Amino acid sequence: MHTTQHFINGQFVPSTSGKTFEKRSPLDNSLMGLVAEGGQAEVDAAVAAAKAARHGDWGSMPTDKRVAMLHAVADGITARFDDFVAAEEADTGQPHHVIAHAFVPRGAANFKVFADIVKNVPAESFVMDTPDGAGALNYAIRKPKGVIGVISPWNAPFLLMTWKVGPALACGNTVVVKPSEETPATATLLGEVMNAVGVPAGVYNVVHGFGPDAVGEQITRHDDVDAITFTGETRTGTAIMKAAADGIRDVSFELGGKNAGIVFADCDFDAAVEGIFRSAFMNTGQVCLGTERVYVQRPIFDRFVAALKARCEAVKYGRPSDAGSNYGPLISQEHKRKVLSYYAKAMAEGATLVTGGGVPDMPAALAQGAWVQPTIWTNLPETASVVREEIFGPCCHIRPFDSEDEVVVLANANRYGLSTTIWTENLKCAHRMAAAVEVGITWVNSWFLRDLRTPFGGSKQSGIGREGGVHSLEFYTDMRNVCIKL
Ligand code: NAD
Ligand code: 6OD
Repeated sequence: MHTTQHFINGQFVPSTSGKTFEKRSPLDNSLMGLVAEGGQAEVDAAVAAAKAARHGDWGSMPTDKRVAMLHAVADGITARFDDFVAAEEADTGQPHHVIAHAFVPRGAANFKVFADIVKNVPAESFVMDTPDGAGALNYAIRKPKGVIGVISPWNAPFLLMTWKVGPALACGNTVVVKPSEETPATATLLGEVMNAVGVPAGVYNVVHGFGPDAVGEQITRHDDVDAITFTGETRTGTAIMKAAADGIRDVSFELGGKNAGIVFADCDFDAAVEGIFRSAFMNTGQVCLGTERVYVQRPIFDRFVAALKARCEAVKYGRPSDAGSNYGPLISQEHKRKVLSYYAKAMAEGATLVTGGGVPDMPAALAQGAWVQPTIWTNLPETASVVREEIFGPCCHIRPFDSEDEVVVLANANRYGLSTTIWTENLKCAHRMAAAVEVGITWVNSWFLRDLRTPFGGSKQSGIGREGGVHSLEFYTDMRNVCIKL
């Protein structure tokens, strides 16, 4: 049986303890293979390798050469595109078009874009007056922060991991990555690309294992990890922030969301139905930016609910390789139990079930997989748990609204503030809404359209800091000022 190994100091290695854990397929719960389960020994070895590389070949490499090497990494990913797609499909069970068009190409882009930004970013400078009239020149220089701990989730594993590793390496740091225990494959495969293009040993390290009281926490507590970038649940962010406080390490957090989709009566109706459908159900609803609360203006409410119901009932369940399949399973049995518990809670709280609400009838070969139906509810109060809490599944509650002021209050009445998608043909209304909704990212007549130069992150309990474009440099570099008396 295949065992996925750690990637430490340029080598694929097992755990010194010999421990492994099982990776099961979300499609049918079959055993896909084993994964090396790291511990303190692997974290220490990976951090030591990253620290040595930071002060060695990688640290002394001229920017031009580093930039060229990261372009080569991007090209290496593209050259092995089918391998990355196959690995991600096997780990997540998601449809081929989602992985091949939305997720894996971003892996290559995450290296290219940040290499180019680092090469082209200007430095800040100020000339100041001095009493002798000669003045002084201030200029800022950016230095890598050091060893960055990258802790990533399972929902878009390759996109989300490289979204951190790309800018971290472009800025001259080295990394120790802890991918989710559910999705170890693509982070490991990237080690092969790093070696193939000649990235020095120790620059990119991967340690597999679990989070609390395990390698995740050990990375966040390690004295030689200089900063931590994390994507995942808000309550995990709280634990990591506490760990980072010992040692005053910087954190960048992309956390949970309970995002509102807002549909005005003047919208392009078909585009809005398709946009809200994608935002609520793509990747089986496992997208932090996804919509779990939909507010639709009253004149089109009934028609909209009926159209979204029809769209949900037309999904084609299946393996990524099945022709025509466009809807996959949840990531795991554990996540299926969580999502189904919310499906039960919605009914207990008095929801009207529009569609779904359970487990689909699957052919025998897939019956043990983590399948759940796309689900829509109406008629719940805003206090209901499925309207307040992040479920991270293929489901949404739809509520009618009358006025712009009313829907702003509804959208903002939540502890999260990650994103919103607004559908209207009225540009003035779109601008007013974008200013009023308390989120890091607003999409108008679109969703998940990503320009990597823009600031990305969450407001309120959806995150700390912004990454993307030059904003990534704020986190991945230490900016220093030099003052020269003229
Ligand atoms: P999670 O928080 O359970 O796990 C994320 C990672 O953290 C995993 O690698 C896990 O092993 C590790 N981890 C868990 N506890 C830890 C600890 N105490 N110390 C160190 N590491 C620890 O999240 P998940 O279930 O993998 O992902 C789903 C969540 O991620 C959802 O809440 C979703 O909204 C969020 N998410 C947010 C964004 C964003 O951009 N804001 C993007 C994707 C996912
Ligand atoms: O597009 C990105 O950069 C990003 N971080 C997407 C997050 C998706 C969440 O599931």
